[in-house]
Amino acid sequence: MKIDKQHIENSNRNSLEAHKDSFDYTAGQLTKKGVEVENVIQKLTDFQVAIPSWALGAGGTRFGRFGFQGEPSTLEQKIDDVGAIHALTQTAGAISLHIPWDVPEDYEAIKEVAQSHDILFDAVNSNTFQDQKNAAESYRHGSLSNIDEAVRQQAVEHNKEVIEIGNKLGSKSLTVWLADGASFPGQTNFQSALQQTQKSLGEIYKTLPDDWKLFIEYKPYEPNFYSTVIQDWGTSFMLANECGEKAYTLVDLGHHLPNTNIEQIVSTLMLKGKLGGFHFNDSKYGDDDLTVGSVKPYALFLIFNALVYGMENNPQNPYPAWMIDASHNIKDPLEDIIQSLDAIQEAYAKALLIDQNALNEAQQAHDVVKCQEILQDAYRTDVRPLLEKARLENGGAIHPLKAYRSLNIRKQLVSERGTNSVATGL
Ligand code: LRH
Ligand code: MN
Repeated sequence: MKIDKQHIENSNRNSLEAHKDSFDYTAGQLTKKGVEVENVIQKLTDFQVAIPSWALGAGGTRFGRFGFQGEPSTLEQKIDDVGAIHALTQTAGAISLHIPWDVPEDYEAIKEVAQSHDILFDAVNSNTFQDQKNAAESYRHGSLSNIDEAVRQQAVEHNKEVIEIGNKLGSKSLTVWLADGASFPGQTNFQSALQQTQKSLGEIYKTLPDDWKLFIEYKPYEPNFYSTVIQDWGTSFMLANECGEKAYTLVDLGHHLPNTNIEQIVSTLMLKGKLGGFHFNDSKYGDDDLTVGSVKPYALFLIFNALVYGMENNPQNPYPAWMIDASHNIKDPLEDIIQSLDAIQEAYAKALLIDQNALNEAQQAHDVVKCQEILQDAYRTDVRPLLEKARLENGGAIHPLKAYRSLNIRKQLVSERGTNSVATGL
């Protein structure tokens, strides 16, 4: 299914005037404050978020899964869904595949489908947290960290295969997240587990093409509930440094213990040139994989403040990879992702309005109150007209969610795919 550009234009017609009024007002106000509005619009246009191939159907928990009608049951259909989201939002120009959930059968055909939607292949994700049918070894007791050489080798070989698959699709990065750890004290030796992991990552790193990156994703717990080998940013940072200059830390917002100061972690990683990218989502308690900005929008804004500062002042850090990592238990997956993209763009746009020079002056003067005022002045600015402008200028929908519903996209998907199609993934 491909959304016709004309249909999007039609859906914009009733909103154009209201958009023009609010944009002209907002742009006028911001210009008076010295903001280069065109620069903000350009940055929003260049800002492309990769959509996870594993989050286009209904997710589930151990307590159950409530399927969605019209889910994509093939990789082609998943790319079509990302294409639909990108057509409406103009900020979802890439898909992130998870192997073996999304192994292409016909690479040329898959690349053609992606090209037809202007979709690129972002990071490919390996999976050594589930046993594959007929696999010689089990990952029950870990993969790259396993004390059993044969298990580690199987996991290393899998990662090499994932790189090959990504290479054929034009991807330029591999994300490694390990469930490896322990659920009981005494179950594993922390030091040998970390050393085995380092050694295994080194073997994978050796096969990384020159223009690729390795993203090492950390997580404090789940599915292991006592210790996780790559538990926090420091461990990932250490492992990335040991690997080499093509290895970076990946920050999944849901992979932090309550009240962790994530923006400080982001600042530190950018200063050290080791922030590779993000998995955006939101959470109240654990790795809840909720809609971005649905629980802690101000925290997301503060993270983007650190990112904007870092992108201005840390040339040693490459442009980060932006990805969503979410799981949808009760919302239409495509509506959930459209809301997440809106929240990410909003946080970025608000952070771009922060007067970094004034903030620096206030910090130098220890004017704590003024520092907060400068941040919150930006946060309290309604940037939605700017997001609408960026979408409109690139052929997208002024209001993507409204358009998704008024164009009956879900109904069309159900009529094409039926009511029982199920997507692979989480
Ligand atoms: C682990 C994780 C990782 C993916 C998986 C789908 O919690 O965030 O990024 O491999 O979710
Ligand atoms: Mn993740």
